[in-house]
Amino acid sequence: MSQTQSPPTPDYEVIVIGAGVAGIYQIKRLADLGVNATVLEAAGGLGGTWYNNRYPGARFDSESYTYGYSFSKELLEEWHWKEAFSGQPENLRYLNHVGDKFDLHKYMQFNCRVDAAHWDEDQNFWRLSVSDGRTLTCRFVIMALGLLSIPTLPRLEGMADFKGRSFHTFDWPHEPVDLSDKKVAIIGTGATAIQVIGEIADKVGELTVFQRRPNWCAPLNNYDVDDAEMDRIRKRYDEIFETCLRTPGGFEHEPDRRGFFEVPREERIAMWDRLYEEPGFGIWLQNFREIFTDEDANAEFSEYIADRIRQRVEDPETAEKLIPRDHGFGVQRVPLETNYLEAYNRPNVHLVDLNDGPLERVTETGLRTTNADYDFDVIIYATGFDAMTGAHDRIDIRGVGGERLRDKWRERISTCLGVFIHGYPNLLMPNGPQSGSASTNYPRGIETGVDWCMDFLEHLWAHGYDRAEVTAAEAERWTKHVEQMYEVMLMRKAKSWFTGYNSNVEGHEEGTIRYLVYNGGMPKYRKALNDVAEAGYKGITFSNSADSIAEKIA
Ligand code: NA7
Repeated sequence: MSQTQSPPTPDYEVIVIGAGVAGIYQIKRLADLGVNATVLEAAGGLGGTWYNNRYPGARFDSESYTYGYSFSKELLEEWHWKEAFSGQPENLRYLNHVGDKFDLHKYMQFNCRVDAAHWDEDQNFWRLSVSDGRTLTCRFVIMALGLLSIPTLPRLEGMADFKGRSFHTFDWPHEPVDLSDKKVAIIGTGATAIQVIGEIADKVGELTVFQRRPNWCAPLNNYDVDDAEMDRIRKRYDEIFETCLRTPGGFEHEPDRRGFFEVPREERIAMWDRLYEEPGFGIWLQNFREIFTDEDANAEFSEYIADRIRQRVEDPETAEKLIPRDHGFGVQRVPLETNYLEAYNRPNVHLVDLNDGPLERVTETGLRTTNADYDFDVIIYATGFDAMTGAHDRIDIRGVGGERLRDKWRERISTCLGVFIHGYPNLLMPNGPQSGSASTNYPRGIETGVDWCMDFLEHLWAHGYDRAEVTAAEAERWTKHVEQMYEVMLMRKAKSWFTGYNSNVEGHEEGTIRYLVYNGGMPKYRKALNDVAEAGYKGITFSNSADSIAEKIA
């Protein structure tokens, strides 16, 4: 007969990596249960996206009242959103308010970048190396790393030689940047650049936009939320969140379920005229579903938006340059804009089409294309992110047998529900690649993911398990499903972060689709989560290290 040896206790039961919207709610739920948990955050404060992106014009594209957390009635009652689509400073204030209200800061450690996370098969826990030199151990690691948290810069020569100021929009300085009377360049015309350009066009000396591919965009139609409007919103909160759970995108916008070609053209146009004037993503998500799947329907609607561009941009040549030709409306993430197109009507705003001559290098005084040299005081890189897997790749994550996640995902991104990875026990992602969060109203997906992970952990703790891992078969089932979803979507043909494209990251250039997002919409994603839970966490193997140690020495 042998005695059971107690396994060593890790420093924490749970370590959450990232103090953004997901990490904040995740630690709230863990703290409520009294779990020994902490959050490690690389930045100097909480907020994630809203801590970092301080560029002018940074704001929600989701209605503020559908973006905020839904978990606390008291919070919903007391918070007054000042704008329908709230700006970064207010968003960060909100998240700090949540942190203060629920006393969460005490669980968070800032300026702590996690460099490595290694699974220790003998001890049955994770060992994390932190940038401050510490090694911390935990039974479970929860990745709340954010979708777009690794900014990427062009691979251009001479970037360090530039004598003026330059920064990626993600790293916009925390102190105010005076752009008045300055000659400013902005590279990129994605959702970020479109917000920046609309905001700064009338505040800078000269603004030159370097555009490689134009992006379809639509008006944000933002408005102030006064006391009366906020009262109306508060009364509707239950209904708002119920609707968000029901709609594919997790918004109040419900797709028009009539067949595109069954509705007479005049009626289609009348509907688009109305949606174009309405706030938010309605023009994208309240539209006919064929916009996403049918070439002809998409082409007709894209032509409608092209005409809107021609109406709003005075110079016909500039207008044509702003109309995308290589993809249709809505197959990439649609940027919402305020005064973006009108910016090009200003004499101090210039558009350089990089199709006429690509960027060659950065010089000491500005930018050189194959056609010309341009002098600038400031260069703004609005050049996007190593989306979704980028933040995982930056951590040396090693699972069973020392396998590196970076290597595994280089071959093929594979998860189960976007929550589990085969070969990486006790690692959870409430909003990971291939989860429902990425393609939907993010915080709605986050609350779903965090709640599900908490149920999962409680199940595990209640049964005395301390090791859980998804089977290869279950991960394959989900990954195949995610891949198949792309087949019906026009988005599979677009060069955007939805398909894992990024010209600035080796291996992510044009050519292969990287299956990053689950495209089935929120209700189907929630059903998939519930089905797995209701089947007793089918496809997850559970064990207890004390038992296995007893077995080993029996
Ligand atoms: P995006 O949408 O990835 O846009 C990046 C933009 O930068 C896009 O216009 C790119 O052109 C351009 N880009 C990137 N690299 C280069 C180089 N090397 N030369 C010229 N132009 C370049 O990122 P955003 O930050 O705007 O938006 C990200 C998300 O934030 C958005 O989807 C929302 O969810 C919020 P390209 O199209 O690749 O030709």
